Amino acid sequence: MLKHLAILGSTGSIGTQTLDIVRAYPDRFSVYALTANTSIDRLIEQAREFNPVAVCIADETYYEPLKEALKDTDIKVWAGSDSISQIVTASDIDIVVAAMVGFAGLRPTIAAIEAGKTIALANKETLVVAGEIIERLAVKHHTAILPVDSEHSAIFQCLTGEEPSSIEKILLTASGGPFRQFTTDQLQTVTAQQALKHPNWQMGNKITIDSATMMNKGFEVIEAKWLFGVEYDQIEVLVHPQSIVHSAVQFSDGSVKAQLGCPDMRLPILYALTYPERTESRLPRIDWLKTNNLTFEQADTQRFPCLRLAYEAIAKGGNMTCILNAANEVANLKFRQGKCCFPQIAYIIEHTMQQAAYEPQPTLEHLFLTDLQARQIADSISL
Ligand code: MN3
Repeated sequence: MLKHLAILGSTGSIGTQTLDIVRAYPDRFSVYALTANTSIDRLIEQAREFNPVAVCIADETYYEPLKEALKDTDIKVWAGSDSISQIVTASDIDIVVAAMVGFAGLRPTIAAIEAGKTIALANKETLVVAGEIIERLAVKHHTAILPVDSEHSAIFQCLTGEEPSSIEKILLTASGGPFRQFTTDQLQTVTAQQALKHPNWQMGNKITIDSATMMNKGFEVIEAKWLFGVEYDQIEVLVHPQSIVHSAVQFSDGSVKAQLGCPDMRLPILYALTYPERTESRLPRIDWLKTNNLTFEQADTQRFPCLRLAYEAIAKGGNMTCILNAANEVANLKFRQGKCCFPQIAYIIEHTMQQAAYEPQPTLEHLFLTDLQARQIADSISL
């Protein structure tokens, strides 16, 4: 049966790798909609190759050029972020791949859940900001949220056939990022350029910096709590520089199940898109005889305080993870623009968490306000 996909954030790293899968399985998937933020040239190229029913560019200033470039096709052209939330509700769509970056992913993901679409979730910020609300909505609308991130896909695969009550601990693995072995002194002077050389994974710029600070891992702890219904203190981060063990679950009898594979995002994407089936693929295989040195170490929250801040935010609950995310988006961008140094990323986030108004039981509207307020605070913290 052909599955119709809406790919939100199709020009980004997960989006283009999702299209690699679509290209490899033309009899299984067809593209209904593609959306991008500002990358118009790539979006045009993708639209011409995959011939979707609709395309949407979030930045409305690109509407005319996009329409002009596709005028000889019958592809419907839309613009603006509200349009993305509208497109995902189209009745022909089976799966919405939520792969856009940042808080902007929240509204369209909610629209897709309310329309009863299966969600292949790659946008982390959705569950970080509004995990409790999203999980409640997913139950209400009988929507499956399938993880695309490699760690959560691994945990999801380990939990197949298991009772949730038998989970003792989730072992969330982390590569440790490009600065794993840097001293506190060395971390003072690292640049965005250095951070963007990730050892194992090719990713977008924002998430690569999050990976260097380990905020990415903190976000994944928060996501795992909501996706798998465990307490945050049941989730342990294990630094595993080889990125072969993608995560593991320890059960109440002491048994541990892990999922392993080559570091290639197309594998978890394929699993989410074809779940509950396993599909033949030609993706790279582990060479076991060259894989003889898998190591594990404790995560260092002294050098990487963002991980500690994420645990503090989820322990506090309410809108605190929304504050964490907003401050991180601001600090991450400042670092990429050379406006703050690496340790100041955590400094900005910690001070924003102290200053922003705390709300224990936020509604969605609260969260949108919190996001705005926390961004303003983060932006105004003097360095
Ligand atoms: Mn990950």
